[in-house]
Amino acid sequence: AVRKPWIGGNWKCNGTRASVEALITSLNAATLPAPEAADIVISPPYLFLETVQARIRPEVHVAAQDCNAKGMGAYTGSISAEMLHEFGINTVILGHSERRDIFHETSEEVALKCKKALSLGLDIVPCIGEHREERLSGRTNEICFAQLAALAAQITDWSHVVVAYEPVWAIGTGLVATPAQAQETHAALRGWFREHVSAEVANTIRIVYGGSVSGANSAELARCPDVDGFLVGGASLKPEFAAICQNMA
Ligand code: G2H
Repeated sequence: AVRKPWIGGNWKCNGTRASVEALITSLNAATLPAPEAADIVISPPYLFLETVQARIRPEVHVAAQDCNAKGMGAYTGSISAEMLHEFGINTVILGHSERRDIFHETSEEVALKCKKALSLGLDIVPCIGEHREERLSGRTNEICFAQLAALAAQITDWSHVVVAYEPVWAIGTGLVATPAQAQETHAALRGWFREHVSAEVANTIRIVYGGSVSGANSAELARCPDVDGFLVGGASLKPEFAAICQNMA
């Protein structure tokens, strides 16, 4: 691969003490790509971050699923990037479509969260993607480019950014994008970076695919030249996650 593969497991709001324990045990025993061959990151809910960080094999990184744009203060219910930093959580997923759609986060708010997390030295994984009607009406690029432009208004250094392209119609639905659809959009996103940021960033930034990635479909998706990895949801809660990592590396 031109760029180092990146595979993330987004556990979303799932986990009991027992299931997290079982998942850690299974991942620690699994065959995974060597750390030189791929970056592997798992993202449990906040309450489990410290346990997972302490118990997971050291080559697997741990990410949070969100943080606020504000910092410490009177923000009931939220977690700051400063807290993640203090706990040694060096990566954060931001603007997942579930945050945008269910919790009404705008592209501008997501971009401010990205800026804040980057200012603390965190790596960020901003998520973008179109809804089903937008794809059907031929607006996929327009929607994704607008989401990237909102990010670019706040981000100048892209070296700590992995972009997750997650078509909303493919999330948790079993309706995975075909390799051709994924490749076409990933290439368009890279083209946007070439035009609006720089050739250097376009060539080096990792753009990963998310949306019903499985052990079965990951090998074919991994062969797309502009797909640099995956953000895996449902399948990251199963032993299958190790196979997905192997297919990508
Ligand atoms: C997309 C993805 C992980 P799933 O949300 O971010 O979830 O693989 O379950 O579609």
